[in-house]
Amino acid sequence: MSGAQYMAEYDPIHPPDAIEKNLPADKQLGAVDLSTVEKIGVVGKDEEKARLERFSRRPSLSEVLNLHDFEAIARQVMGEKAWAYYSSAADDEITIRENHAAYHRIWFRPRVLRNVTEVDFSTTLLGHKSSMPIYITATALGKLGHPDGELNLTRAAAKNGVIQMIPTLASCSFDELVDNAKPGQVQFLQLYVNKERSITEKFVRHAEERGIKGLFITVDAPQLGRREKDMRQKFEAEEPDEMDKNKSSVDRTQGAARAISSFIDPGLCWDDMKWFKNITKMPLILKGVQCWEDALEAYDHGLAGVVLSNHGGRQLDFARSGIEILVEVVDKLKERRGLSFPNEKFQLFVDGGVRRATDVVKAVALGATAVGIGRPFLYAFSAYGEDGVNKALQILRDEFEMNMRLIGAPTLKDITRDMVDASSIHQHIVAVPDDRLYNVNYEEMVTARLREQ
Ligand code: 173
Repeated sequence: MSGAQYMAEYDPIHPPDAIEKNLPADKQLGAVDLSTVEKIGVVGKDEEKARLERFSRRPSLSEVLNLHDFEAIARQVMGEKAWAYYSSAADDEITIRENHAAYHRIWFRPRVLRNVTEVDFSTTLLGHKSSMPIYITATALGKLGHPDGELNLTRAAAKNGVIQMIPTLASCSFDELVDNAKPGQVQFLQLYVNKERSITEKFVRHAEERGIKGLFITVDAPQLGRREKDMRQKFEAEEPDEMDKNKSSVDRTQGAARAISSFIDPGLCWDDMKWFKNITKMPLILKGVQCWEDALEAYDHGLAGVVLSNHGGRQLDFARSGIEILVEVVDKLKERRGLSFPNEKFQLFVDGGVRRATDVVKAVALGATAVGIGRPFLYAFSAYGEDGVNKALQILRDEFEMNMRLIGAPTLKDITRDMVDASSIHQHIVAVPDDRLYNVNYEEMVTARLREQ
């Protein structure tokens, strides 16, 4: 297969080294002569034409004012499957909406008459410099949105001095993403633990050798959640199964993400942390902790931190938002272990629902070291490639600069707990003004439809 050729169905799911790595040498039969392959019609040729026409009408980047804009544009110009996969979330999608809404329950108590001529919002994550208290979090299947996939993020991260967390299930190969980093560019790795531990061990050792600076072990996905927007998309245009329901029901009803996630070990548990410490010196962080008890356990196991996260609302619906969990974790770890945050030795990260620098400022005030942002960058590169990600980061930078001045904080250390009122954070029903931009973008779920005649 020619390297330059982009295979829309194959490439997002299979990194370029998938065949050499996973297929025994004697089964690798060489390149396919594409002229011998029977062409099958691209699904919905007219639809694709219409999409490309919409794509050609994207607004210029100078017209994009905020991260919501990227989502609005991506929704109109992305392929339907890619949009459904990126935007979908678990069950009734209550948690994905709560992730953003939770930030509306936190209000500022700004200080005035502080010299904010110069503001500096640079920081360190696990001891590594970042121009802002954010990082590009791991999201799978980047090539669904753009042929360069996660490379868009690697390049933009370097240009903007932020850290990229490489996903286990990237469309680009792990080595490609590391090879394309600039000298000295820091990258973290998100890890799904394989039932076959020797595979994970090899991957982790390799990652450390390649200079990865932090291992974020995903702990909120022993099984993948139901993302019905994604699943329904795949069903459309297919005949219902009258024949062998048992045989076909497994794959069809689970969707592609579940099919490629069957390697994830649901048996992963606290005892495995010893094993991880034996195989790597990288700092270990649990990604997907959802209550103070587990954060405390992680601390007691000597881990380097936790990401308070519900996997972008894609796992357990009605899981609480990371920002809400942060409040209880900070309180309880202070009470039980005398810790104060932000803390160099045990760092708290949060992800989910972040669209504005004000969201990040709130998390920092409440004790987070940094905040992970995922979907907005996917939408940015789906619509504009690397330029989109650069623009998204620039927008965040501009928002930061302004908000630091308006809250009265020349540096991140000056953003203190008393600058926010989070007293309503645990109240799940409070009347706050709607975020109209967010709601315009939020695509309503649909119920089952009759098939076309
Ligand atoms: O959230 C996801 O979609 C995800 O993490 C995943 C897991 C397995 C396969 C593909 C994506």
